[in-house]
Amino acid sequence: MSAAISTLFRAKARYTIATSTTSHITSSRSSHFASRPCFRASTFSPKRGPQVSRYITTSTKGAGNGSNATWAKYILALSATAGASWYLYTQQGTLRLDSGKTFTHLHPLAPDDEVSLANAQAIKSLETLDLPEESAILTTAPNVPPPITRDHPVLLNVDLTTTAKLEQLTNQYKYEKWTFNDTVPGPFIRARVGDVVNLKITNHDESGMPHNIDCHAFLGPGGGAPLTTVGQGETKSARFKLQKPGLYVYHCAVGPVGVHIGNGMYGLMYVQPEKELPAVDKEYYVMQSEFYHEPPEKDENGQVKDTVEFSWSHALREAADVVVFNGKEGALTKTPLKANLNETVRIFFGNGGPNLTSSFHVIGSNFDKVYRDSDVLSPPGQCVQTVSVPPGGSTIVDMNMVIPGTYTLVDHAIFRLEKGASGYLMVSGEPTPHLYHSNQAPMPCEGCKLHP
Ligand SMILES: [Cu+2]
Repeated sequence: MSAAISTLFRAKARYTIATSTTSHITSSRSSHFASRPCFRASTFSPKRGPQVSRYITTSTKGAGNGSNATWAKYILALSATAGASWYLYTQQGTLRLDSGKTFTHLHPLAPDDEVSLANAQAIKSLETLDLPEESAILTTAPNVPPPITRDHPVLLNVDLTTTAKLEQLTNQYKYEKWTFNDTVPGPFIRARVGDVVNLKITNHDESGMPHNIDCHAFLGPGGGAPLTTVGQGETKSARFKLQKPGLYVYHCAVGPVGVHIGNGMYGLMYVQPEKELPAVDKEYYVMQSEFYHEPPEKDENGQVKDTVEFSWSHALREAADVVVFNGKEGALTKTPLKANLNETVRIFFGNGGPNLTSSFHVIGSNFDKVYRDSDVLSPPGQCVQTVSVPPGGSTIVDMNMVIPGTYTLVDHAIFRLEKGASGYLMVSGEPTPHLYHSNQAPMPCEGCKLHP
């Protein structure tokens, strides 16, 4: 058989040489091209400029010269190869293991029912999967559930309830927010890769508006939205296997989706990798988002109302009226994040949007580690000053706090500071004059929102 294959290759080689392609390219562009053997000058057209033409001829001279003998070798070689293939094909299927047992692969031409039976045995529905069961610890921003220390997957029960709730949005105005579990952002959900989330969603929004969950950690159509849409008073459950680690945004995806997100329906789910990130001293949950509202109306007495309503036109123009961390102006300035000197602080930062990309920055610090876009499988970036976080995206940043004082969280698209986007991280500890010193007292500028 090897002689036959050798004959085949030699015949093939001759055929390739005999049919080798020759290109003739003409050009008047430059003497550089013209000097090359395969280029020759062509005419210059005043309308079209220099004309380049390319001729490709395929010469098959000599291919038929030998003809009958070559074709006979071809046929002989093909017959030999086919015979060898058939022999190998008839021998496949059974594998003898060292243990003496045999293992039989499914025959490639096995009847459909045999293949279906094998698949049914291999793939178990998430409904019947036998896993230990846990209820997820859900926390309200800026709090984060403790790290998961188990090393095996569980069926993780996550219960979410949708509501509508009038509450303070800015120092001046109230706004009816649409929520998961009564908070904006929704609760922080911590899971581990390999877990199966058993999501139960109940709709307590009395307006009759349906809601659902599109979670970026759930792979499959709509991120789970089609399976979780609930009308008023309804409850639905669905299960999703967490296949990839990272920090994922979840949000309501009922149309018009921008309205549901714009009214506050988003949160974060952290899917820990098998090997969790290095431990830190403090972990916080911060989520940026923006709101679009009409000017306040007047009541029957001519008084300006203290409540504002969603503005479709502002949202379409992406002209945000309010940009905030954790759902309202002052959420992180009236109740700052806290740490002690020389502690490492981790912020799980998400952007609900619905429209604006955040340039997340902490004034006075920089990020010692950044798991960019919440990629927790790659090495982190180091010493990064500002991180870009798109709507529906997130990042994880670590900061070593080596100087005491107050640090300000901002979106460095800095006019958003005037729309509410600021928060504080207060670091307690003894002064560190070897790192930060002046003989004069600090003097913040009047009305300063950055340096309290
Ligand atoms: Cu919704």
